[in-house]
Amino acid sequence: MNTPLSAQPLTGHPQGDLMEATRIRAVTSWIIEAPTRRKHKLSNTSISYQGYVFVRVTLDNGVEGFGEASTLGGPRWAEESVEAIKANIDTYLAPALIGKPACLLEAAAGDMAKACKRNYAAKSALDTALLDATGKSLGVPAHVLLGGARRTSFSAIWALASGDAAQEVEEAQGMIEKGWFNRFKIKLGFADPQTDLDRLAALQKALPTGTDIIADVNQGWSEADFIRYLPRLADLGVSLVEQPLPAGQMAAMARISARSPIPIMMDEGVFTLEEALDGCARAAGSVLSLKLCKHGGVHQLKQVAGIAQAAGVQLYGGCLLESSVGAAAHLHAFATLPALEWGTEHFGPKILIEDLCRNALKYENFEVHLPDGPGLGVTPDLDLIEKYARKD
Ligand code: MUC
Ligand code: MG
Repeated sequence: MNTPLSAQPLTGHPQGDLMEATRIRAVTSWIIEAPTRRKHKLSNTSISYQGYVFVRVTLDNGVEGFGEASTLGGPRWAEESVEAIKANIDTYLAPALIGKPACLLEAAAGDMAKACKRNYAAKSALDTALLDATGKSLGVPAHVLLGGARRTSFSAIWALASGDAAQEVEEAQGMIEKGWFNRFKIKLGFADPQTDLDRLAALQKALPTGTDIIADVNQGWSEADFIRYLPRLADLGVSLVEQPLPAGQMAAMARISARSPIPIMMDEGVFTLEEALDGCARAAGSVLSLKLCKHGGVHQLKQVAGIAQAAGVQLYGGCLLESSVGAAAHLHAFATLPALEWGTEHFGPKILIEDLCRNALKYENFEVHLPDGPGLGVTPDLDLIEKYARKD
């Protein structure tokens, strides 16, 4: 029988020293409430601050690694709230990792899976912190531990979600002027479809011809709504429609995908590998949005990407408004994929009034850039973490 590596230090083997050096000594977690520049509205929630759980792992060699679990408006976008994430990290996940080598990322993922069902955002925060700490211990960027980057910058998408058409037009124009974003995702599903589509029409009219506009309905429509409003979405030149139907309605998603001239993207419907296989096999969409908070860690994200690629489903770099810490973790994983056809929407650092890192991600020429340096390549600002940490 195979012996699990985490149970057996390789004394005398070069990896043995790394395993000793990277033993996890402590895990610290904070609930962060970071204000956003404006209200961000979705079909099922509206936020004016972003809720994260930040984690820091401290290794025996003194290295610290950081990770972040992102939520959206409490347990509304997904089932995890910041309170639940922190409780499950402190009570179940951290104890399953303490004393084990951080460098054994796959073994750590296995230990977390045994300690706790689902809770993917919580697991991804710790997974990212271990990746950061291991990269820093070895002096290599995180992407090297995932197979190495195949790209170092990504076409970037900004989300418009105030619900106020004039404000959204002005915001989009400002992003183009700054050279940060020239592709946009508009949130639908919180007003009636007709009102939503009027907002979309105002945007389409005001932006340069050919501007890429994606519509995210966040599960807000029924199949009948979609059939009814599809011709208008097509007339408005929308390039992609994201999760129009409730997450569990795979069969209905497959039916609308088959009739839609606009590609459909699976988001909230695909968290696990099994859901990825089901959604891709049933053609519930022709594009899939990848997010650490859904898949539970960088390796699982890459496995979901593999399932999609095998099915001919294109990939989109999703986000949940992460700060530069969570966004950097995604970029390291995205950088290693054979293809990321739709680029990424990691705009979180720019929607926060204060990003939580000293060396925030760089946005230039409508691209977001993979950070350089050991680990995630970003340095959380502990003063800002203290400033925005919830005080109980
Ligand atoms: C989602 O459903 O995609 C990501 C960007 C945004 O505006 O909302 C999130 C969640
Ligand atoms: Mg979405």
